[in-house]
Amino acid sequence: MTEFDLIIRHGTVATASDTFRSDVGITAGKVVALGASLGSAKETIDASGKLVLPGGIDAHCHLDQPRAQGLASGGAIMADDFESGSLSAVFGGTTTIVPFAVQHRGQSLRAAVEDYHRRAGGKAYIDYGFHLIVSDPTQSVLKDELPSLIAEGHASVKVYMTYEAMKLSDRQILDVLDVNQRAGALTMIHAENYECIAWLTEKLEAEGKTEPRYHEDSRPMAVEREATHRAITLSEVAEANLLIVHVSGRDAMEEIRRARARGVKIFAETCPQYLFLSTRDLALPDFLGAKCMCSPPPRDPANQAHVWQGIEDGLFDIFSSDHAPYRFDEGGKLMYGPKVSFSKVANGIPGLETRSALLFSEGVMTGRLDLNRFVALNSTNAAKLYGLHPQKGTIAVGADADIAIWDPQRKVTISNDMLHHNVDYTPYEGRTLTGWPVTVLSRGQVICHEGELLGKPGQGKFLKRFRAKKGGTAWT
Ligand code: DUC
Ligand code: ZN
Ligand code: ZN
Repeated sequence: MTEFDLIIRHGTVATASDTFRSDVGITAGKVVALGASLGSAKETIDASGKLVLPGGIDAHCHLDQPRAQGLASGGAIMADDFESGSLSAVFGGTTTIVPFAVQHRGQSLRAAVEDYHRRAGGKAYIDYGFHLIVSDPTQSVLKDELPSLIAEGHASVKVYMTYEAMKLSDRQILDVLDVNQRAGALTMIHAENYECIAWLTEKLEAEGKTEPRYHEDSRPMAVEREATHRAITLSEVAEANLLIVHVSGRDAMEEIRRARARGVKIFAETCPQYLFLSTRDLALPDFLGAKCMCSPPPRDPANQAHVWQGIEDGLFDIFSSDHAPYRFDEGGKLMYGPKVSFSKVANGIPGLETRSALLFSEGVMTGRLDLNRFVALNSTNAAKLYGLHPQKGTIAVGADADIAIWDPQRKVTISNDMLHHNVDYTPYEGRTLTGWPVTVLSRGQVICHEGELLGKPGQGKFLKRFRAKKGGTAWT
């Protein structure tokens, strides 16, 4: 009888479609057998009473992006690189990350990707890919660099409708959508109306309304609704698939529902901050609201309830952290001092390590979500959308053995001390969750177990990603 490298025994396995009692046999980093009483192995993990789930895929996180003005960061330093970011991810049950290789204006896209490989190389504990960000779609980017980089395994490209140094015009977005669609990449879009934000910011500042809570007033739901509608329209005109990232509330969700009702295949992402944070957090005294500033901003409790509804009813395809690691110090959020206008504070909050457990505790353990929908949101759908499935995102024979073993009853009170990122706070401090990943494997290697680190930086490999050409979409 075959001897496996490792067998995970007696656990309950869940994928995006099924839940079943099974051992998992692993050899050479792959799942090679599923079944009862699999035989012998060099090593065994007893998963009695535990859930054996595909490792999480965090397909929206920012790590070690170069500093620049006119971006979400406002020039602040990112506290996490590929080492600390991937370490934090893995302790939260995530086994694949997809951060962003950002093209700055005037820079070649290929040079940005090469620089990002240098930043990532030899550091990650888990596998990673790169989304591309196009901020300067010159003829050489559109005709040469973008198609060739997509062909080399970068199956997704983000564009922005806001931020001075990132925003593209509608015409430029059409160009990028068109190239992406033809070359086989999914376009992701940050949908907020730049001119409205700039106008509102100026007005609020002139009125002396500069505290962090005015961040939400400067980019209200209408600003996101308009941009979401326009982004969808552009995707229809270009006949190209589109994913709206970090959807924060009802109005943008309604645009997505309306588009889908007329047959447009729009994909949608939301993030923990739109379920767990609100305008109340932005209004915390003593500038503490800045810790919860991200864009789009957390909305009011009524919008939070709508986002939960979209998590439950299938509006959202993926659930990502949008981890943007700025410390609450002079290198990060307080770069321009503790009393400056909201418009000078870096946008972004940490969340790589807490993403999955927040959704598990408040989604699965409260009965809002079944386990299979959790797996889909946490892992499988991202793998499918971004060209990683079935290597990643499921537990099946032939898949990489990227597995998170969860104790569904474990009570964990989040404190920043227990997290592994380099950020000096978490917006979820003091929140008690039920359910936590206790053992995490990447390609069959145990990277962490019961809080102990067993992996090494540099074990993670770069993933070339290619999207399947078919999939029942309106345009493919
Ligand atoms: N908003 C962004 O646009 N990017 C990073 C984080 C954030 O809050
Ligand atoms: Zn964004
Ligand atoms: Zn982001």
